[in-house]
Amino acid sequence: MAEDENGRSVPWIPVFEASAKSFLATVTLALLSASALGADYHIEVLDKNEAPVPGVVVALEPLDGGSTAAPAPAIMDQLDRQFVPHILVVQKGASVTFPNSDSIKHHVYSFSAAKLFEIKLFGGDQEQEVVSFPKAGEVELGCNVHDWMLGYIFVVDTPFFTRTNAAGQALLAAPEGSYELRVWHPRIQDDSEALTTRLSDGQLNYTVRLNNPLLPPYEQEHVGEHQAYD
Ligand SMILES: [Cu+2]
Repeated sequence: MAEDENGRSVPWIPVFEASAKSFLATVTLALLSASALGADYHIEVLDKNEAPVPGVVVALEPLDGGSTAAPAPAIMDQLDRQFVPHILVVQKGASVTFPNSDSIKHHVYSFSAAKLFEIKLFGGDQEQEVVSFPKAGEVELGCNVHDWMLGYIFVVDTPFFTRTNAAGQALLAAPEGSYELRVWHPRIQDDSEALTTRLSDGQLNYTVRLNNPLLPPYEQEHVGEHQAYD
């Protein structure tokens, strides 16, 4: 067992757990085209006390010609009066479906510059709304009915993204080249542009060091439960 950034014990789950099938597909790809397979990028995020920061979004944006990969669709559910997942990462242009798995209605909105939208009062029995996210950036979600509901969709301009594991580490497979490395988490207070780093061709390891303390963790506040979310 490991601890997340909120001090909870969590089973250690590798971020890059590939199924045997996808591993075989990767090996096949490697045999077919070694140059296109690229490299493994190791990114680490540490706070100002050199402690690892788990759950951080890590994205490699190609600087020499973008990827033509189509964005994968995603789901932001409403379950137990929470956004699930608390943090969703999607590629620019992705469509996100908003089901409602609760027996009550929600009214989801965002006032964020990256995506202004509203899904008026809706229940689980209604047709699910699909919202597209054509702009990169942070989208903060709220619910008009339940003030404590807070969720995030972080939109990145690249198909190469993941989140740091319990050890604050992220491993990303991407073609070799120059990248802008972006890191993001709602608890990070450092200026996002200041944290953005250019990785030159062949630079496969990088440690991001935060200068400011993390904000307190988001806590669930309904029906007497207090559960921290990453
Ligand atoms: Cu709600």
